[in-house]
Amino acid sequence: MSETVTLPEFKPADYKTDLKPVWCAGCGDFGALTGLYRALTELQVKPWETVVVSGIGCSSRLPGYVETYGFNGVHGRALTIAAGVKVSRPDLKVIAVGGDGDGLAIGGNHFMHAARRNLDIAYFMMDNEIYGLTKGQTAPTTPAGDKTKSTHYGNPEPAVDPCELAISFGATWVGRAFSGDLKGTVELMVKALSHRGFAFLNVMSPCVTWRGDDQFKTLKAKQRQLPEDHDPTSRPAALAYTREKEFVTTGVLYEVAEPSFLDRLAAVKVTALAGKPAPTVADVIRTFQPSF
Ligand SMILES: Cc1ncc(C[n+]2csc(CCOP(=O)(O)OP(=O)(O)O)c2C)c(N)n1
Ligand code: SF4
Ligand SMILES: [Mg+2]
Repeated sequence: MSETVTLPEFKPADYKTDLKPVWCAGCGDFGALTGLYRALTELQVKPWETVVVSGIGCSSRLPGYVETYGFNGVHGRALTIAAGVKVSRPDLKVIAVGGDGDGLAIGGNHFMHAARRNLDIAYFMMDNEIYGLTKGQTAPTTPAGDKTKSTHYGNPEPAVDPCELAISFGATWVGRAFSGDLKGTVELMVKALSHRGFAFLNVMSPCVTWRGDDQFKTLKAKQRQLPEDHDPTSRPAALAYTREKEFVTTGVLYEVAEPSFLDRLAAVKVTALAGKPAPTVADVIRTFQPSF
């Protein structure tokens, strides 16, 4: 006779590891991490069914602080590793995390392909508009004109908007959060984690060390919620909240239901095998080597 085991309810502390975050006091990534603990709690996510994957950067240290499976990979490759994990273990919940440099500079190419494939991954980008770990160089999201450690006379390059890119690349869920707004961050993480397909959350997350206290104050002053009548299924309506100068609009900018990568893959498998017996290893080898 089988026995039903009732799991105890997970609390935010259950998702904490013994590692103490080494982020600078006041770093916005603390808000993102706390948001993730609470979102996992709200969804009662099972740690043993979850993998948090990152690249390299201050923000990419996050998997070490979450009591799930984790992978702190190489710079810019969070999404490639996350994709491999998801395709080989579709039963696992896969969360990719990292910085704006990791995801938009060296990893920009992977961002495009993960989004267009609609891979079943939630991707949380902690965007401080700077390379924090390597001591304050400009990133693709650093506003034009800003003085940084690598642009003493002002950044000569225009910045990109990660949400605009995600929508254009084909992501089916795109949101923006501010890590200083914990309640809003939790709500958006819960929604992103519940989406089937590629969910991208741009978490504005200040770097007190290389962007100063002003970054937090500016983000807080500029933050506003999406209006209630916003239509998240409309691409033009969503794009209207990207490249904003006066505001940082938070909420679900874009959300559509499309078959995910795994749905499409399952459909291909059914078509390929329809009416035929499953191929043997010899059959597969003969496809490439007819004389076998
Ligand atoms: C292949 C490679 N190139 C460059 C680096 C150096 N590097 C490490 S982290 C980083 C940028 C980090 O910025 P971001 O991803 O925004 O993370 P943050 O530290 O701001 O959270 C760079 C350039 C590296 N580790 N590996
Ligand atoms: S350098 Fe910036 S991003 Fe890195 S831990 Fe310190 S405040 Fe956070
Ligand atoms: Mg950064």
